[in-house]
Amino acid sequence: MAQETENQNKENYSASNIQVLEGLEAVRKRPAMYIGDTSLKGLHHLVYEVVDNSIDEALAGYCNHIEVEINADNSITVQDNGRGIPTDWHEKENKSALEVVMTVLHAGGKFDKGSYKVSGGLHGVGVSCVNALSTKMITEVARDGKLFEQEYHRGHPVYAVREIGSSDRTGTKQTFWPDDTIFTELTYHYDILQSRLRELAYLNAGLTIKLTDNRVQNEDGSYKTEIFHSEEGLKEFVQFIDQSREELIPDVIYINTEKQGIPVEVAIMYNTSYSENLHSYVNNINTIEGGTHLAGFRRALTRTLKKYADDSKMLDKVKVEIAGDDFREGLTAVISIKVAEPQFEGQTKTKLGNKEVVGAVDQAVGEALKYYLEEHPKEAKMIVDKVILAASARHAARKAREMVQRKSPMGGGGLPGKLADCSDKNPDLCELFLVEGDSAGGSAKSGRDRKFQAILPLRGKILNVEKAMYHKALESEEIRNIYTALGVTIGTEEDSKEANIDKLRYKKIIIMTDADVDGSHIDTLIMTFFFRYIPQLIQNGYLYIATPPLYLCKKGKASEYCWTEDDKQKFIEEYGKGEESAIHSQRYKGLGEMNPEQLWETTMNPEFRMLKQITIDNAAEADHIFSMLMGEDVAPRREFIEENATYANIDT
Ligand code: 0RA
Repeated sequence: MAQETENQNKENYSASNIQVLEGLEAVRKRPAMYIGDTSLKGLHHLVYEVVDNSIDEALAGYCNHIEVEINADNSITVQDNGRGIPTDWHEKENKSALEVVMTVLHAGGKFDKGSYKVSGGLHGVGVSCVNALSTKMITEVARDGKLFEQEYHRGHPVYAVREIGSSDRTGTKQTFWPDDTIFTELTYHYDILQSRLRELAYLNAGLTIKLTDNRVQNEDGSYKTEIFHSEEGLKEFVQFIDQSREELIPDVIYINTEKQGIPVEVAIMYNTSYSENLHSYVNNINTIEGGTHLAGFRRALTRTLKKYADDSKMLDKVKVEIAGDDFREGLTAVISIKVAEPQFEGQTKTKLGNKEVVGAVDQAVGEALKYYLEEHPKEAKMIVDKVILAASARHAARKAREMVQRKSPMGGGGLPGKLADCSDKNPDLCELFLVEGDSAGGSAKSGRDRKFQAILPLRGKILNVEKAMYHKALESEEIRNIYTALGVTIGTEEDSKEANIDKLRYKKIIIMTDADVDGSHIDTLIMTFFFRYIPQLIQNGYLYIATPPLYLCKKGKASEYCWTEDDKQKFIEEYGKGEESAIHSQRYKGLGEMNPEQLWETTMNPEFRMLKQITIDNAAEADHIFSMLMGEDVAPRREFIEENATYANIDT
């Protein structure tokens, strides 16, 4: 009998091992399928994948503390005070449960019957993927009074789970070294992890997350560290996002409830701005494409406010029709729900499809908002007044647009006169350069490849849309030139401000400004416009910033463009040997200082140029930063610029 069991075990063992090897091989062969990509994003995704396991443990009610460390060698340690991954023998797989979790694809939550897994990175692939994509990983588990350990190389266990000591606590500690043969980037960015961990702390009230950077030492010898913790969850999150905006009413309308078995948490603030800022999450994942939870929220907001305004007769004297968008001008809200089996749809798989969610969110928000309005008549009036103002402004804007269109024989569809268009008409191949100033615009027009590169010169600083009313922004000449050149329409649908990019004429939009502080400011103004009015273009990866060189260094026959101070220093070291006299270098402060050929070869020629693609890693954080950079408060802006400045040290 004993013999038989052992044989059986042996068979099972080899069978399950083959499975494991195939699983790990699949991940290593097509890493992008599992973690999105193998550059910076994928590298950081590894951390989220590991942290998500600890968050699950927190959601199950067994963990309230998570520590993330970026180590000096760019490995990562994630530690929690949960129950610890089980280490007992897994009969079916014939190995320790810990080894199963660490080496079998999608094995993560299998033992945890009863509680459902709600968190999970966008890809939700489990910790075994991280293991497969790490040259080395070490897991330590404290449970049952003991300390266990196992080490893996590229996902393969180096030894069986072993007991290495005793412990009076419980928890899991994971350290991994991302594989340099898989990832094209290996350096962790503190601020990327910081914004996601901060977000997670707001989304999971009561949880403490500590981030430490062991690469950066303070004066007293300690390491750079930050603690994220929120007692009031979304209530504090929405205040954080709106920090730089002027509030319309000081209250946060806060809802934390459960409807039809779906936990719903919502926080709403009204500010005096004209933009709508909705941030929605499902199982801690930012659903940037929205979905059924957002539909439920909008429906409840419109219905409840409209009914309140009707009942209180505030709309009696209002002549204009009120549309859905009018209820959301100056609104900032965060919606976070938990769904057991989420269906994610859409281009980036961040649109919730579950139909049952509409009613749950609608009911939760409707009830709470109705109650708030009844209890706060003064605030309710301020909100409704703002809605009426928004409707009137929208109405005025439409009239103005109709006037313009009637005047123009082309039906308003013509291209801006300043645009130097390209000859090709295929948007996939075409590029539009938004260029600072007419003189640089002239150089760009002469230097470009006119087959696929179009130039639109912009007059210095465009309007700050963060401070402008919606229709004012769309009427500003420079901004109108941008969206008409692109072939994008904004807000022409009766009930919506959404942009339509179906007729987009260029799939690369390149902001090209001077390499100085003013140029950066213009970059920010243009990015703000895109972020607020046509975010789809950023989400689709169409928006870029050109990087003109800072210097042209010359010595004898040698000449080299330099993009950084380091490059310039290197040139000086290489060509300046043994010379006392200064070596010639020209600081390019403006694009206009380069002739067309120079501009082409350094900044516009696809073979040699370097473009920075604009992405939104974290929409709530981007919202917070844009409103801070473009808002009224000077102090936080100065602080941010001092911390992130590129040109400050060169030009002052
Ligand atoms: C499965 C079952 C149990 C805990 C965990 C997984 C668990 C996994 C991770 C990953 C990181 N931290 C974690 N903490 C716990 C529950 C086992 C039990 O009943 O004690």
